[in-house]
Amino acid sequence: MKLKEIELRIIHLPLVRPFRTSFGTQTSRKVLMVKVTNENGTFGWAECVAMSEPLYSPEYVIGCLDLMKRFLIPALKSKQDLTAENVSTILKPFLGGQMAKAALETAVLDAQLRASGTSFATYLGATKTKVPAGVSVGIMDTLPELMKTVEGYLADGYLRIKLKIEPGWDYEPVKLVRETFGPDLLLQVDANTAYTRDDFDLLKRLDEFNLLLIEQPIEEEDILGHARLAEYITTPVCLDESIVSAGVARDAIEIGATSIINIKPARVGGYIEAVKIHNVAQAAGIPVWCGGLLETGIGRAANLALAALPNFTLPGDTSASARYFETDTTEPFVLVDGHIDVPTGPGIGVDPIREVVDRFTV
Ligand code: SMG
Ligand code: MG
Repeated sequence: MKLKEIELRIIHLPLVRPFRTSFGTQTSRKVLMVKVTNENGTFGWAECVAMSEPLYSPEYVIGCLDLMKRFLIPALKSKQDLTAENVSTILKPFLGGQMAKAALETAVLDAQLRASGTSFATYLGATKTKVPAGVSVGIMDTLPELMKTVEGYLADGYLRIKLKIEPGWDYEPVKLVRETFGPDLLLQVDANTAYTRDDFDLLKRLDEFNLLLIEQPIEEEDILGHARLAEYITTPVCLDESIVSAGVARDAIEIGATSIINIKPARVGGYIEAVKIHNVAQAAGIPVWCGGLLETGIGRAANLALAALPNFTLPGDTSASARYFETDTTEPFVLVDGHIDVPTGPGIGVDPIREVVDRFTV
């Protein structure tokens, strides 16, 4: 294909409640949306999941917008024979920018698949028609507030609870949730790099709660540190921020730093790389699950397709739209018996609601 036009817009959606992690509190979501249109008139949509500030990753909304406008889009627009499969090669000379690159590749892939009448699920190799949903629970001011929140999500039907932790909000909240909701609750924790190699004894105390996994306890560059921790504790270590490519995933698995992987397509440059990580992990007997970055329906739709691949054997952070948004950019994704249906239509299988997108555009 040859790109004719690219529309970039930032929308600003309020969150239904603040979401606090070890690196900050979010009360709203600014999303950079991308629409590509080809010379033959077919179009594709994607959202760039970078946050407003570079706190989860070095990327941030305005930075991505600049990177796209200044470098990435001109490179793609100069090609006559653009395909989703060659986007990453074309953009490779520009270092970093995985989230910006992922958004562009995804929009091109959406256009390509809409044109051929193929769904993301089919293209990526999905084997399921619905996927089990977990939910990520932020850090709260008080334990009663946490109990009430977890209880609400379980009543909604979520099949797995992930608690955000940080020093000072770890042992006690995890103990209380485990004791209150019982040994059968699928429970895991996510530190977003809040600990150091000096905290291994503290993290070992969590072993008694039979957690599914502990996600990214220490800093992302310290893959060897995660391997040491994995030897020291019985809770399985799961890398998130550290896994930036299939190559890093292969190495992290080989040195024993990760026995489960959180795959976020945007963190690794797109869905094509995400499938490679899925395959590397599968070959090594390492299960994976699909992470989330507070996607609106446009991004959520594609994540659900990915989460339907065979080695995604744990519930993901693929929650319903209502977890974050009162009004979503698409028809809302809903929970049915703790599962969400994988879209089946061409491309990502959903369309943005123009009126909503326009209303929230800033
Ligand atoms: O989309 O439900 C979601 C977010 C899940 O906790 C979540 N994501 O490290 O896994 C993670 C975090 C990153 C974003 S926190 C603002
Ligand atoms: Mg995480």
